Amino acid sequence: LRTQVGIVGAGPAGLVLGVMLLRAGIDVRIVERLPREAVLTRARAGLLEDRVVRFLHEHGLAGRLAKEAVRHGRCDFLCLGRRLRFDYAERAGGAHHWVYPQQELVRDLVELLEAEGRAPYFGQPASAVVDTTGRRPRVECADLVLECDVVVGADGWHGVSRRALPADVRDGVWQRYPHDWLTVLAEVDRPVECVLYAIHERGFAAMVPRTEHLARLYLQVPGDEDPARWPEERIREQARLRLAAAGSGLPRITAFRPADALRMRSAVVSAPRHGRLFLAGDAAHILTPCGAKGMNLAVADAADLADSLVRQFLDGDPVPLAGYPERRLHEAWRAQEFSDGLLRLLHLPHADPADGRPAPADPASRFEAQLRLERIRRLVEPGPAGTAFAHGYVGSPAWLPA
Ligand code: RFL
Repeated sequence: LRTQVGIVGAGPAGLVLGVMLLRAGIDVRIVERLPREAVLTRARAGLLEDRVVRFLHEHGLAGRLAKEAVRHGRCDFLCLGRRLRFDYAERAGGAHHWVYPQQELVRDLVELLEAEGRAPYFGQPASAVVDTTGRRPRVECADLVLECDVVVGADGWHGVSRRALPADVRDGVWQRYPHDWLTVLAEVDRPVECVLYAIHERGFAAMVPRTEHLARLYLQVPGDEDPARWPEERIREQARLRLAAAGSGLPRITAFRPADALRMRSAVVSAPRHGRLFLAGDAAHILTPCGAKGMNLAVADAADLADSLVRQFLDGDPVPLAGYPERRLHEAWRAQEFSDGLLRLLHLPHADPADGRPAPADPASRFEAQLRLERIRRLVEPGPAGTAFAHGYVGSPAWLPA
């Protein structure tokens, strides 16, 4: 099949890019490894930054989102038995987060593509991206081959596109944190009023709003932990213990969906371009979920790439596309820096998730917790620390690279 832009992967990055290009009159084909239903029901992220929502609105991609997404602008920190309220939207000049599950955004975008007569080819894993430095790079799948002017790899960190980069570029720079997060969707009797972050000697915990009756729960666990070691009772007990300072603000958990362990690692490729292959979203960088940056960065990559490709194809202007790698690396590193800083604030170095035992009376550990409490106080009190954090958290224009 001959097309102008071949896209590997129907996640937020590939789909936003696909819709934007099609609307500009550029021919696009998307191949996706999974069946349609699996793509439309995969629950992952949920916090959209203000600028991403504004972008989706401006391009007519936010029809259902405008009606259903819930605005959030506050997170509370729990530390040493205290609850500190942080109204970050107020501190970031009114920029908010919007809670809208990733799978709903994906559904909206898939339906838009279907309406344009360009449904992704579902259940069609690409096995390789070849000839990326030639005139006609190709995406090879079991039942079809896309012959393209440009290929965009939007197939996540474990996809095939990154493998088409030179060896010294594709692994980029990465780090593995010493602990992981257990993540589980919890059914709740009422919505979580805001994001709750707990710093605790038994380990970090968070509760994040998703829908009226669903919340995502995160618990710090040892690195490479097997989620099977976390039956429902253990999750319930640790959540209760670590989030205790939320008091009556915590909804009652009525049921759990299956738990998963998230390997906490971050990485950025050295360059998200090789010849006529461009990478966008998780294919170019992965972040831990701390700070909720991944999906936002994926959409921002797609928006930038769409604009650059339109200028190249329609105006013959190669300059924006040439600057794509540098712009995206800058923004990816800015997000990594924020996410890493928050992660370090929220984790105590010697946290011990042992069940049943009282919290350790270790003075060094208490000292660390006391330092965190002071850092959080500095964030929530008026002043530049909290303002800078608020802009970074919500991804306001003031925080983005120039
Ligand atoms: P995706 O969404 O992973 O989509 C890639 C698509 O490519 C397909 N694919 C292939 N298709 C064809 N051929 C192949 N060989 C292929 N290999 C793979 C895959 O099936 C898939 O459909 O990448 P994209 O578009 O870059 O989007 C990135 C986001 O999905 C990701 O960054 C976020 O989900 C991260 N994340 C969060 N981000 C936020 O901004 N806010 C959050 O609150 C947030 N919470 C989260 C998260 C990620 C999580 N998990 C499970 C990793 C919470 C969790 C639990």
